[in-house]
Amino acid sequence: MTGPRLRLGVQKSGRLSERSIGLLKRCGVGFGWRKGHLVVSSGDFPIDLILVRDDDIPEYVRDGVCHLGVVGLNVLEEKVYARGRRDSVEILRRLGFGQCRLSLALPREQPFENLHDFAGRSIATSYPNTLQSFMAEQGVDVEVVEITGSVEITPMLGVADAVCDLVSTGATLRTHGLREVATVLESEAVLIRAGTSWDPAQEELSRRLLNRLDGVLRALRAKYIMMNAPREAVAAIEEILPGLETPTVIPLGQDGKRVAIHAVAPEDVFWETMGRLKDAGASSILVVPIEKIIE
Ligand code: PRT
Ligand code: ZN
Repeated sequence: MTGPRLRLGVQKSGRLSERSIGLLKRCGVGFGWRKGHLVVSSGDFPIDLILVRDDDIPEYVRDGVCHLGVVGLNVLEEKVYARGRRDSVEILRRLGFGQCRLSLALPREQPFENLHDFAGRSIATSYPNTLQSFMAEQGVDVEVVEITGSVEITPMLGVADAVCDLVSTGATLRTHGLREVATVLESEAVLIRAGTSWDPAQEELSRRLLNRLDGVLRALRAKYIMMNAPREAVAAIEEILPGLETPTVIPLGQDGKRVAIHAVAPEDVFWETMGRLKDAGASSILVVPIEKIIE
């Protein structure tokens, strides 16, 4: 394909790679075989993927090497924002995967009351800028020990008193005798772009991609819900369903005493809501995923 193209930085191989490429695929942007390649082009949409380490993505986007990037908010914070360059990279969308948190943890047996307990202590982390600026905001003076990997073993080795590391289930911390005591940052994968503008053709491509992405993200959050109920229960059911547009009500059988109710729920439908629907008279409740929503 000739004409303008967008360069999108994505993690080459790691926790965000598959989900990033999967999300693009849902947007109708597919990529062929890519093993070992650092640049791959889509035949569906004028986009080239630049496959790199996640740590390089924020700076590539900031410097215009890539137009867009998918990266953990934790990495963006560390590489750009905590260095005081908040204007240089803009977050376009939160992508709803790669959720984790950057947390402070102490050896299990140590008491903890508040962040001032860390005063004068050493904390090992791969996120020195983020930790430093967080602690400065809290008015707590700490010694930051920068470690590139296996941060969780540092208290055991006597390298540091505490750690500041990424956590998802908490199993890694527990295995190493550590207790999570405070959250520094809640993170998930985000789509980013540089704070500067591009040429109009590239802006237009980006706008088209974001339109598709919004449809996909909305669909991923939403559910299609179907149920049967007595006609007189419809009003109560409408009350229970979360943030709903008017549902479709279809009479069942000849007398119309029972109806089928179909609706799009903008957020996931939880077990508790299902229970309340049942109590209101609904039966045969089906909740199904939605592929795309275009408004
Ligand atoms: O090679 P490259 O530099 O690209 O990859 P990487 O090794 O730096 O990153 P990778 O692939 O491990 O993670 C990429 C991104 O995934 C991170 O920047 C986060 O945004 C996100 N993410 C989500 C996580 C986790 N969950 C996670 N649990 N990144 C790392 N972890 C690690 C954490 O460091 C700790 O060692 O998992 C362990 C904790 O997990 P639990 O479940 O035991 O708490
Ligand atoms: Zn990395």
